[in-house]
Amino acid sequence: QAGEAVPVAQRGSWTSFLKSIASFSGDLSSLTAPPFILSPVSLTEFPAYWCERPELFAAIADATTEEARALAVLKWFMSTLKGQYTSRNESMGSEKKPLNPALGELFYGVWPDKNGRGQTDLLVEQVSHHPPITAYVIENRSKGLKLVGHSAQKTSFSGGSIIVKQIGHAVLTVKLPAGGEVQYLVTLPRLRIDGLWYGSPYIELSDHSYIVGGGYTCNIEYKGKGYFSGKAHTFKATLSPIHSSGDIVVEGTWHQNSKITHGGSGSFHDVSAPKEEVTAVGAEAGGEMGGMETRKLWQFVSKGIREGDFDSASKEKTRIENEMRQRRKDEAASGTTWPMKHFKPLGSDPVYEKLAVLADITPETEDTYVFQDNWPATLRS
Ligand code: HCR
Repeated sequence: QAGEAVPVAQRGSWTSFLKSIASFSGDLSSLTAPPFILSPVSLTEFPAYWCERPELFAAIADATTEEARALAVLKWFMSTLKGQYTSRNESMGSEKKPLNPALGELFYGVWPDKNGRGQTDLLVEQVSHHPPITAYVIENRSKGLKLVGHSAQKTSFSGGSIIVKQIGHAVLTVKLPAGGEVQYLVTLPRLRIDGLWYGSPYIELSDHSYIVGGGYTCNIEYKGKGYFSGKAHTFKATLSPIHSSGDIVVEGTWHQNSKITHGGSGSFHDVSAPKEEVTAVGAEAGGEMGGMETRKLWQFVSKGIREGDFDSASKEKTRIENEMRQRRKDEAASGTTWPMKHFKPLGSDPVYEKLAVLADITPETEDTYVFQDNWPATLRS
């Protein structure tokens, strides 16, 4: 039955929301949705999903051969997908609509050192509001690992589902113990948001994503129910050496586990153990959060949503949005633009161009946001 999970009083507005997305293509984040589907978390917190198993990220640095390193990168990547795409269903009952970040919104966090894995730092900046683009860096300095990326989405509606094409990519740089470094290009899968009619959206991944670099290409194919295994959240990753033969194939479900089915044997990834959430860190003196830091900026909106006080959440959200609108008007009047704090935009990415060609990835180039290496002192003391 339509709207089963939708509170009775919100069924009308849910139907209108679905109608508006059915005839809409572009920036979904700007559409007003009914309260039951609102998440109290801003999209600037999402890059933390890349490192909620910090020991797997750190383990990339311990690999001593190209093959072992490519497998470690794949294992870390596969282990992030459960958090990236199913964690809201677990914590909030369904996929929800995240808070649409303000231009210049910031999020800083840390996973502390444990068992010699080293400290991992996270820095996120909203580098565009229309369209929303989030840039991020995750670095484990002691292990010589750095992931820099940006994320944007293009949405459309098809067959009752929202289709999300992810725009953007990440580059992982690994410092080698013998000197020098190796880089991996990480591209992102396509999303289908199903279950809308029932008011309980969930994500399925489709198409392909790639990891390319360090002498290997890896083509990861995603399927849902009714494809090669008939199971939800299925994937098949084919890891191929660039200069020789001998593929390694890994198959399984990205939200559970997988095994090596060709070119080796044994279990590969397993995400049944609990993940480790990032600790948010304020960038101001004494670890305080500044006004543009996510959890401070949205604190009363988030509180309202969490406590079911949607009136105050909506008033506070309108106040923030009006303040941002005024800021943009003032900038236009004075001929200035909001300066990025941590990144510099670049219209093409030479690392992407060099690596994408090895796996025939299109487009041939993408924008990038170059990190200015200016970590706040609170993360670097
Ligand atoms: C599509 C989405 C915003 C973008 C979110 C992204 C793609 C962001 C980058 C992360 O690495 C992974 C990620 C996971 C989220 O699942 C995805 C969001 C799901 C819904 C949201 C839409 C803008 C809101 C749609 C509204 C629905 C739920 C009614």
